[in-house]
Amino acid sequence: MSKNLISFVEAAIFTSLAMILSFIPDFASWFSPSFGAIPLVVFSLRRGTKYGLLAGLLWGLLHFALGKVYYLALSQVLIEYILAFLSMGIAGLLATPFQKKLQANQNKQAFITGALAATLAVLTRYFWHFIAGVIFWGSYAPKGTSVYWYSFVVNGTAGLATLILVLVSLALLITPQAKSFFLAKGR
Ligand code: 218
Repeated sequence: MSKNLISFVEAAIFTSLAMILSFIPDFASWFSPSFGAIPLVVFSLRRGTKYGLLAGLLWGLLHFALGKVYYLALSQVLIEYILAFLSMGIAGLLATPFQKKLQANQNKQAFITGALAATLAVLTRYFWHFIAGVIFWGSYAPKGTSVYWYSFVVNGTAGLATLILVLVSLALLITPQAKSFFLAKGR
C-alpha cells in the first residue's frame, strides 16, 4: 500500500475512535472534557499537520452524520464543528521533532514536544468555543455574569480538563511498551 493510502486509512480509524469517544456522556454539561481529543492528537503526532487537519475536519463532520450537533446558528455551527475540530490537527505541526525524539529513545523530550503540540491544539480549539460562547451562548449565563467571564469559565474548564486528559494519555503511551502507537512508517 502506498504511504498516502495508509495515512488515509489511519485517518479513518483514528477519527472513528475520536467520534466513539465523543459519545461518552457530558457528565458535567459544557464543562466536560472531550475524550476524542486523545486519538486525534495521537494521530496528528503520527502523521503531521496535513493529515491531522483532515482528521479534525472528519471528526467535526461526523457530528453532523451522527446527529451530535448543537445548533444555534449556521455561523455558530461552522465555528464550533468545522473550525474548532479542524484546529485539533495543528498538533501535527510538531510531528517531525516528536518522531525524531521518539526514534532516538529520548522519551522525556518526546513527551515535552507532544505536550506542547497538544497544548497548542487544545488551546486553539477551545479559543473557538470561547468565541462562539461569547457570541451565541450568552443567554445561558447566570444573571449578573458577563458573557465573557461565563464563556471563559465554561470553555476554560472544559479545555483544561481536555488538555489534562490528553497529557496523561501521552505520558501513558510514550513508554517502551506502547510507543509503537506513535511510530509511523515512512516518516
Ligand atoms: C458557554 C458555552 N456553552 C456551550 C458552548 C458549546 N460548545 C462548547 C464546547 C464544545 C462544543 C462542541 C461539541 O462538543 C460546543 C458546541 C460554547 N461554545 N460556549
